[in-house]
Formats: sequence, structure tokens, C-alpha cells
Amino acid sequence: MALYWIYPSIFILYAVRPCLGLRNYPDNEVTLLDSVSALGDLGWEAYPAEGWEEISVMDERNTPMRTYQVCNVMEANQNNWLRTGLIPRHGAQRVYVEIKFTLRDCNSLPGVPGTCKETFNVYYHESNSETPPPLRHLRESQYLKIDTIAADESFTQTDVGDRVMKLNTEVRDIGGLTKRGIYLAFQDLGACIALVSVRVFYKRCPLAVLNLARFADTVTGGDSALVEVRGACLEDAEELEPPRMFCSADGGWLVPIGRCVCRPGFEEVDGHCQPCRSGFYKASAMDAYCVKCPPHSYSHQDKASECVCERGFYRAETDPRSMACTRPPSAPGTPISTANETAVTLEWSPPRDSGGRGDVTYSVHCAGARRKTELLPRTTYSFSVEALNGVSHLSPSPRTLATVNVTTSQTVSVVLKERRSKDSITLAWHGPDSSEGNVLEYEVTYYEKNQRDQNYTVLKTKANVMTVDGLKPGTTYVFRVRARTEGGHGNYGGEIELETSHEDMLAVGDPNQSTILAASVAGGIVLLVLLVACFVVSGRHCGYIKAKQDPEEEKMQFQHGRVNLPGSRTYIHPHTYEDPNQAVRDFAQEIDVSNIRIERVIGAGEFGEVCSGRLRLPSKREIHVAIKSLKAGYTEQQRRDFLSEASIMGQFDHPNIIRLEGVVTRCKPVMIITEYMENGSLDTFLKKHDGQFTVLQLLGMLRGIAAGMQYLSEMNYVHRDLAARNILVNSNLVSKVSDFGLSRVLEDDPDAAYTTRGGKIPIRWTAPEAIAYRKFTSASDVWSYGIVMWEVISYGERPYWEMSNQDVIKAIDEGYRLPAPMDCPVVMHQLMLDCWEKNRSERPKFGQIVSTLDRLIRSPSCLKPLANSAVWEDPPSPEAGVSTVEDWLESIKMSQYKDHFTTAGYVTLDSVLYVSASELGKLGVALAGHQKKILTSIQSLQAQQQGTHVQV
Ligand code: ACK
Repeated sequence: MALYWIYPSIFILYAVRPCLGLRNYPDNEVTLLDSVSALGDLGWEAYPAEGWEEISVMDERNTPMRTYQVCNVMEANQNNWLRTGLIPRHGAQRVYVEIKFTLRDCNSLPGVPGTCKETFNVYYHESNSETPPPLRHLRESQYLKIDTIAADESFTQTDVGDRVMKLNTEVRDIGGLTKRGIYLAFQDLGACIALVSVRVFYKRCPLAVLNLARFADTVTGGDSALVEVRGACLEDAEELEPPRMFCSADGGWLVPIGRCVCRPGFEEVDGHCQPCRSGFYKASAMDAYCVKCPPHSYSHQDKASECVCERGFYRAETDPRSMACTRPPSAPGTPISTANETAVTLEWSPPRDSGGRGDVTYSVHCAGARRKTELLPRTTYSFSVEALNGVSHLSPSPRTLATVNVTTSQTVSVVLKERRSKDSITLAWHGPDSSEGNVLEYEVTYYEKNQRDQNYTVLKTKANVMTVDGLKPGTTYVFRVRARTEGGHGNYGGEIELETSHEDMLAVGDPNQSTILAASVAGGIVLLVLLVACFVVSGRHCGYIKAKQDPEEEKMQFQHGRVNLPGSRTYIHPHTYEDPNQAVRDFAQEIDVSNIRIERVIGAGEFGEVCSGRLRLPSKREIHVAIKSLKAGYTEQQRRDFLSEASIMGQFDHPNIIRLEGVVTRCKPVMIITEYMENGSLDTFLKKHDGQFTVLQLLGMLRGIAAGMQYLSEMNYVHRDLAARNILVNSNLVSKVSDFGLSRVLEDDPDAAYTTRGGKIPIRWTAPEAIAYRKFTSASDVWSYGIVMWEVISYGERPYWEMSNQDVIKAIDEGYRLPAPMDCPVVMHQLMLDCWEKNRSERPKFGQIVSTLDRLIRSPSCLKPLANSAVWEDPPSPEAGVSTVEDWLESIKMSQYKDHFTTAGYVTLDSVLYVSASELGKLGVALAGHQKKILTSIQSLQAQQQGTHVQV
């Protein structure tokens, strides 16, 4: 019979009451069961009857509280079970069980036998049913053990007397739940326990509002995976970029991406969108704040996305909403005219009021013109000039015009005939139309061609024929004729060039011939006259016209979408070609398949096999090549993607970029031929030769990669997948950047993971801005370069080891950076850290990286100080105080080898103290980097044993 529990029950609970306090739980925990706040009978089942007993006590607020106790310490063979009712899990895949209990110290109970226990067991059983089989039929195998619970603090009777209570709190979690709920069961094997409270809860990320988006209450994932949650824009906000966040397993929100912005007419105030006040407006969601209405406009109501123009003022369709409302201009000044017989020039002053705009144009209307392009002589025309601007068409008010009447002067239409001799030329012409008035005389002007400035002669006659004498033989003269009437002089009828003959001849030839010649000359002059008659006002024809200035155009030379600036070579993206095959033809040489000899398969690429072989081009020596082929059954898209690598690679020419030899496209399989790199990809190469190179050799490889990347960045090419696996190494240890295909970003990269936005990105190598919003630049390539440095110095170690991608994202966001690998010079780690600057503009450029590495190679003494920290946070001697092999391996982050050690019989810490490198290899620690780490730690353990301390 329970001898001891009566007094503990009273004292335990009395003493414990204040400790329970008001039950306020963190808001990321959702309680599924809380024995303290349960009203009425808990309904838990206990078996056998003399085991667990329910005790009701009053808590500090005098509400009854249910507790269970058992204290059969005097009797052996106890097996007392207590089982809860079904606790529904409400969709949670992982639940937590928090148990508060007190436990009597066996030693404090006088006369208890050795069977007294100081632990109890907790089990669970998943079920869809609310009616479990009776507890007396319980079989242990149906229940899964959560843990054996021991007290951190047990108490003695004295404690109780002194009211110093030792309330223990233990929390355990159960994952991977799928059924409706769980039953918890507590098994007592002979201890003196009081279960003060049992709480079951799951974790959630509570409703959060960030970047104007609401993220719903989210149940955390079952394992450690993050749950991606799409946010919904708050009221009056709209998506700028889809808002997303990740709910972590411990109920915290991580990595916000995207955001909402307040829609037009609203502005952000204290994390919410508020309407613009009257008199203010916000035209675009992209604007941050509401601003005052521009001049001559108003908004009488809230939420204005634009302001309304005052009466008489307007806004043109293309006017920005921030521009003042404007009105049509006033009339221009009255025009002043200058006219000859076929042309009128009008001048006017600008309107006094431009309407508040700078885009005033003029419209000129000419009434009375017979044809649009021609004015008649001696005719009166009425011209009206109107000033217009960008809002004139919106105004209903009548337009204000400035008008003027102009009469053209008379014209002279001249037809010339000629007769020539050695020293004279005879001209004849038709006078103007008699309707234009009587001709008083004609004026003939001539001069020797090319001598105009020196001398010209004016002759007058009433007749319409004249012989000009005294001319030089074989000389060309220029003649013009005009008529004078009562109205004054008309215009010259145009110029005619005639040459005197070289010798005397009877020049009056066949009269018909003479007429033909004259007619053709006359034709030329009429044409000239007509050309003059084309009426021009400000260079425009008559009618309604608008004079406007052509905008200055900046012209650049584009080639397939790329600007080619003189002196710089720019990479041309194959997508800018309408025909991708043309890109291949432009950048890759077609190789006749008969020139290729395939030797062996060396690997598998995304599109097919990679082989090594020989290429012999006519009149060249045979070279060793790598041959990538496109496997049969490809689609046209796959063929294009495959060949895109050749169109890209073919544009590069640099010793640290893999060289394209050519392509085979005319027969199948389609192939890409590149130079052969004897040592294959850098990551495998380094793993194979772990620890075998000097720092200078590693630096040399890194320098090559940086030089190749400098070249690519100068060509404006962004690689996006720079990683040691995409660097190839030749027999001279020259490293070259490879992998340029379009689809490879990053379908064929096993390290690429899908991001929240659907793209595939090699998270561990990629800069945060490229992961978050795909900002891929040469600066993000620099970040990746920093990771490559780390891979090289650590001989192919996986960046961030076994951390999950999401943990990497989180850690980087929180400012963590990879520590220096083993034996890494401080300067190299510093260069890595520079490449991993959060702000991409603060990262070094590839050119600077090359210079830095050159400097280090020239002064190797700078490489002497080693960073020498092999663990994440660089704690001193991580193995200090460990007592088991398991803890030790965990302390140096090598717990993946736990089973290797156990299987090989290393079960105590003492036994590992003398393990050698070769034994490590035998027991399965293959990576030399890991061997080194473990051996160094063993040295540290030995030092601890001897009382000295060695820092790892
Ligand atoms: O690590 P690896 O030996 O180097 O295995 C991969 C495999 O083909 C699939 O990509 C190797 N490889 C690719 N291009 C070349 C090349 N130009 N020279 C030598 N090996 C190459 C790569």
C-alpha cells in the first residue's frame, strides 16, 4: 500500500502551487492538452487500482487541479500504468510533451527496499480511435517509448518540511505523427512520483505581418524542414513581388522574400496602408508616400490616386500625375508677312500665356490657296496662325487665332531660246501672262561662269529677244531674265548656262532643232520656277501644320541585342539570335566527324556521354580532346540548349577558360569538342590528392580561376554556377573555368536546389541576393569564387558540411561565414570573407582578387600566419570534458563516424587515444581532411590526459 504518498501529495502541491503560476505559454506553442487547466475529471485511466491515484488540489487561484501520484516504494514488482485519453494532434506532425513532476529521493525514505526507483517511463501510442482497449490488456509492445524520465532534482522529507520544493520539468518531442491523435502512458516501476502537470503542445509560427503582408498561423514541419508560406497582402496593399517566408521547425519565421506595397491612393503608416488625405494623392503603388496635389488641381476626397484639374485646366494623357494642370496658350502675336510672287514668309511672336507648358506648337491655315503646294502670283491669301499645346485639344473653348492677309507679287515665267556664235549668244523668252499686267521692259543679267563676284552685266530691252555680243569664244556664261511691270520687278525666271562656240560658224541652224533645244531648256526653268512656287512657311506647306522639333536621338550600334562599344568585347547571349543555329555557326567551327577519333568514355553530362579522344584537323597536329555528345532522342530544344554551350564557349579565348575546338552538327550524334583536361574536375582532383599540394600550388590554381573569371566578367558574362566541380584541371595543374550551357543553370548540377521562386540554384555556392531575388552579377560570381577558395584550401570539403540548404540560408542571413579550413593562411581566409560581404558592392572585383593573389604568390611569407580553426565557432578545445566516444565525435562535429568507431570496437574514450591515421582509414574515415581533424583532436585528448592543454 502506498505508505508515503499521502504527505507528499499535500506538501508537494502546496509548495508547488506558486511555481506553476499563471499558465502563459509562448505564442508559438499551441496546447493540445494541459492537465492543469483541464476542467473536471481528466478521465485518465490507471491500472492496477492500487497504482496511480488522481488527487485534486486547489491551485493558487483556488481552482481545482488534477494531479496523479504513485508511491508504492515499499513493494517490489511494481508496474503501474497511467494513460491519458486520446489527445488529438490537430494537424501537427510533431508534438512536444512537457511533464512537471516531483520525485522522492529513495535514500530519504527510511527503510525502503532496494527496489525503490527514481525514474519513470513515458510511452505513446498513435491512434484514430477514442476508445482504446482497457488498460489491463495493455501490452507494452503496442506503445512506443518516448523516454525514461529521471529527476534533475529529487527531494527529501526535510525539503518538504522546509517547503523547498524541487519541481522537475522535462520536455520530449514525438515526430512523424499521422493518425488522429496520441495516447500518452506513464509507467511507474516503483518510484514515489507526483505528476503535477502534463502539457502536450505543438509549435507553430504565429500569424506575422511583415512588409505589408500577412503570414498565416502555420504549423511547423514534421522533421527539421522549413515550411514555405506565401503571405497575403494587407488591405489596400498589392504585391510588388510575391511575399514569402519560411516557418522553421522551432516556430520562428525565417528568410522573408518579396513584399507588398500600398496601392495608389494609400501610403504606409506603421506597417499598414492608410488613405491619402484630401489635398494629397499617390499615383503609383511604387511611390512611398502621398504628396500634395500639384498646382491647379485638387482632391476633395481621401484615397486619391490622382488630383482633378481645376476648371479651365487640363492634364494631357502623357502628362505625369505629378505635373501641374495646364491650359491652352493664348493667341500668338499678329503675323508680319514678306511675300514675293510665289512664296510668303510669316513671322509672329509667341503667345503671352503659354498655358504653363513648354510644348507650344503653331498651326497655320491658308485660305484661298488653289492647291496646297502652290501660291499664285498677285493673289491675296488669308493666313491664320494658332498657338497650340498638349492640352489644346481638351479645351472646349473657341480657339484664338492671329490672322493676316497677304498678296503675292507678280511672276515672270520665262522661256529661253538661243543661238550661239564665237562671241555672241542670242536669247529669246516668253513674257508673263498678260493678265498679270503690261511688261514695261525685260532685264537680262549675265556673267561669266565662276566669275560672278567679279563682274556681271545688266542689259534691258522692251522686246523679248536679245543678242548679247562681245563674249569670249569657248566660254560659259550664266543668263537670267526678269520682267518689270507697273507692279515692279518680278522674279528672275531661273538661270541658264550657255557656252560660246570655239570657232565661227553659221549658228542659225535648222529652226526646228533650235526649238527643241529651247524647249528643253525652258522645261528646266519651269521646273525651277515650280520648285520656287512650293509654298513654305517655316519650312512647311500650306494648310494646318504643326512645327515641332525632332527629338535628338542617341544612336548606338546594336548587334543582336548587345551594345558594342568600341574597344570592348562583349559576350553575346545566344538567345539574342533569332536563329540559335546562326549563333553556333558564328562562334563555333564545324568539324568533320572523320577528323575525330573517340577513345573512351570519361563521364556523363546532362545531355549524354563525355568521352576523350583525338582531333586531327587538316594541316594541324593531332590533339587530345574531350567530346560531349548529345544522346539520341533529343528534342529540338535540347539540341539548342546543348549547342548553346558551344556558342558561349566559342566566344571566349583565355588560358583559364576551357577552349572550344569545334562542333559536329551536320551528322549525328551532335558533338561539342573541347580541349582535354587530364586531371578532370577540380573537386574530385583535390579529394584524390588531399593534403598533397603546397599552399603556393593551391594558390596558383586559384589565381588561374580568378584570372578566367576576370576575363568573363570583363566580357559581361555571369557564370552563375562557379564551383570546384565546374573547374577542370590539366596535366600542368592549370585550372580552367568550364560549364557554360544555358540549361545547365542548373539542371545538371546535383548541388542545385529549387528555390522558392522555382529556379534551381546551387545554394551553398550562391550569393544571398542571387538566392533571394535572382540578382546574378559578377559580384555574385565573386561570392561563389570565395566558396571555391574554401573548397580548394580544404581539399574538396563540402561547403557547410551536412547542413541543410535552408540552414545554410538562415546561417548566412544571420551573418555566419565558413571558418578557415585547416592550415589556411589568415590572408586567404580574409579574402574569402571579403568575397562573402553581404553588400555586393563591397566585395572585391575579380581583377583585384587576381592582384591580391599575385601579391601573395610573390611574397609567400604573408601566407605563414595560419587561421587554423577547423570548427564553426572556434571554441577552445571542443573535446574538453567529454567522456564518451559519441560525445567526443560530436564535439568535433565528426559524429557521422560514430558507427564506424563502434563497429571497429572503439567504445571507450581511452581506446581511441592511440588510433593512427592508417587505422582511421581502415575503419572508414576516408577523407584526409577528416583524418587530420580527428588525429589532431586525439592529440588534444592525450594532452588533456597528461594535464596539458592543446588548442585545436
Ligand atoms: O570529374 P571528371 O573526371 O571531369 O568527370 C567529369 C565528366 O567529364 C562529366 O562532366 C569530365 N570532363 C568534362 N569535360 C572535360 C574535359 N574537357 N577534359 C577532361 N574531362 C572532362 C569531368
